Amino acid sequence: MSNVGYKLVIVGNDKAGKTCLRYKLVDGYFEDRYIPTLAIETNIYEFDGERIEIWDTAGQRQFQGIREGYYDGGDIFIVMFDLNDHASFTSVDYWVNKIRETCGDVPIILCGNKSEIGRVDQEFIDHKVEEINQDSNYRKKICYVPISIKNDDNIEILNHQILSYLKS
Ligand SMILES: Nc1nc2c(ncn2[C@@H]2O[C@H](COP(=O)(O)OP(=O)(O)OP(=O)(O)O)[C@@H](O)[C@H]2O)c(=O)[nH]1
Ligand SMILES: [Mg+2]
Repeated sequence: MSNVGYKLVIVGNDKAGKTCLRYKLVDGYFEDRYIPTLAIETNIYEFDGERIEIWDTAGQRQFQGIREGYYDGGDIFIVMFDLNDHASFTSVDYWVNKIRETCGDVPIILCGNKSEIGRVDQEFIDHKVEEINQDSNYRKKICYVPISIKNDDNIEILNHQILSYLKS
């Protein structure tokens, strides 16, 4: 196991599923209840011998201004939205901009959650990824991973994507 470890920061609108992803990665279970995160919660998990510290930030608007303080030193970010909530998809630009304002050119994974009930059109998502990646000020390109934490879909793929960014 590496001693150094990495910092993974999860951002996105409230109720997107950030805390559920943390529970899934750390303990492997799905939490059905919604308990809003207040500012920040952290946990460490291991994947493929790497130690990854998850910083699970609060999505609710009232934490704006506080949560950006937790981005500092982030090695990788997940911008999560709810595939069943178009407003959370519309907010993706906001989250990407906040990360880049704070941390510059860092790896970002766009993650659409609740794919088992998801409705945001794939074409919109592809277009958004392309648009973000056209910004030539940033060398690191974002990628998209749809997941369902509830059904355990693509969690393994997400983990591999995280590692591949961290090691590149
Ligand atoms: N159907 C479905 N529900 C999910 C899934 N993932 C999370 N949820 C539900 O979505 C709700 C919100 O999840 P949280 O993880 O608490 O949301 P959050 O993004 O941490 O919200 P904040 O802490 O307020 O920013 C909970 O009721 C979860 O059970 C999923 O894959 N499918
Ligand atoms: Mg939360």
